[in-house]
Amino acid sequence: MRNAPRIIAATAASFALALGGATAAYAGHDSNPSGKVASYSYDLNAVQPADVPESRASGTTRVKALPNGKLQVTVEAWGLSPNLPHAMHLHGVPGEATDQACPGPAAAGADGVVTVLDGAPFYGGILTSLTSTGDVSPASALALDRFAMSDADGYLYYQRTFTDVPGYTDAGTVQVVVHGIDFDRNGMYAFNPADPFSSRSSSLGAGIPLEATVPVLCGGIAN
Ligand SMILES: [Ca+2]
Ligand SMILES: [Ca+2]
Ligand SMILES: [Cu+2]
Repeated sequence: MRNAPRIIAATAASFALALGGATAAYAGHDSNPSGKVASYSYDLNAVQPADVPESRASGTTRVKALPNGKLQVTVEAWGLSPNLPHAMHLHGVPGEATDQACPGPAAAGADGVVTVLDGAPFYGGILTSLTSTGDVSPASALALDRFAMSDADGYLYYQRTFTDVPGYTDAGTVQVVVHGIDFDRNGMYAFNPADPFSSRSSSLGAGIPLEATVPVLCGGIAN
């Protein structure tokens, strides 16, 4: 499995290209007339149809705008594919506040899986990569060596305070999306021709396993 992140990282640029367009920087953020800390907590809900294997996760997230202009993002999730990094992003539409939402199972379409691109009309492009270290731009969308890992029980905890959040306007217009499902439970994101789900490619590129990019959890204030 150690090889997988390297291979996938090489494709991060195309991932960002496919979903990005969210690179324009702008200074707007949640304005709170009281000057108090604005904190938003919401549930993360399973994105996939119930018959997609290993997709029954749940979670919570908190987006807290600190008085110093920093933004603290917390993600806690249960039931994820264990012992694997999970790409996570703030998704949304940069610019004017736009209510986006999370895709439901109906967004899966004929192939029975909600892919990244199936979800994009709902949650928009990537504003911020919720990496644990280093770059947080859309270019790090699939930098799996820098995302939080689930433990052996599929539990994941993530918290990071951002000094500069590209594309962020306010917590009411972003979706937190967590990616990655080990459909065949072999402990890695990889192609497995023998498995009906793990054999598939990501909607972002034929060389990327669907397992690595498929959305598993989504949540936001707008929904
Ligand atoms: Ca689909
Ligand atoms: Ca797998
Ligand atoms: Cu994402």
